[in-house]
Amino acid sequence: MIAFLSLGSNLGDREQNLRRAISELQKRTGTVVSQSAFFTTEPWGFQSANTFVNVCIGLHTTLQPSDLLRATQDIERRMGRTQKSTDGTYHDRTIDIDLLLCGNLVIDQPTLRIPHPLMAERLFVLKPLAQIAQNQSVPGTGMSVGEMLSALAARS
Ligand code: PH2
Ligand code: MG
Ligand code: MG
Repeated sequence: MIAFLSLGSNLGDREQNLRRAISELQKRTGTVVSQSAFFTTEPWGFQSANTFVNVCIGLHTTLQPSDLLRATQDIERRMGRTQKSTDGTYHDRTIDIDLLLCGNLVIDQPTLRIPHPLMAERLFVLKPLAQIAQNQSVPGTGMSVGEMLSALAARS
């Protein structure tokens, strides 16, 4: 299965944090088969003086999505991520790793929703993702990543 992930950092050496997280993913979860450019982005959904760097990757993995989620959360913890947004309030972070797509799967569990429920609203996700997966369909939406980006860009 090819999974697409979004990574973001707005604390410390942001690009170094992203590179380290990508290398941990490569070691522990599969093969990184594509990577977007690094994008500098303004904080979305909360106020902070610390701008983000965001990137998306494509990952070939044989892990089940729940095991992939566990691995990403473990990498976040090891890299010093302290606060998680459980109540919809976002915090500055050294690293955030979000699962966007897992092949053509649709998953709706309390701890894991795929496709990522907010990806259609987030330019910091769709711009990098469209660089590496423009024609990838977003299951359940009838749209490709590129179409989703165009739709969001048209209303923002
Ligand atoms: N992640 C969030 C909330 N806001 N803004 C930007 N620019 N980049 C992010 O990665 C980001 C965000 C929740 O995880
Ligand atoms: Mg996130
Ligand atoms: Mg997250």
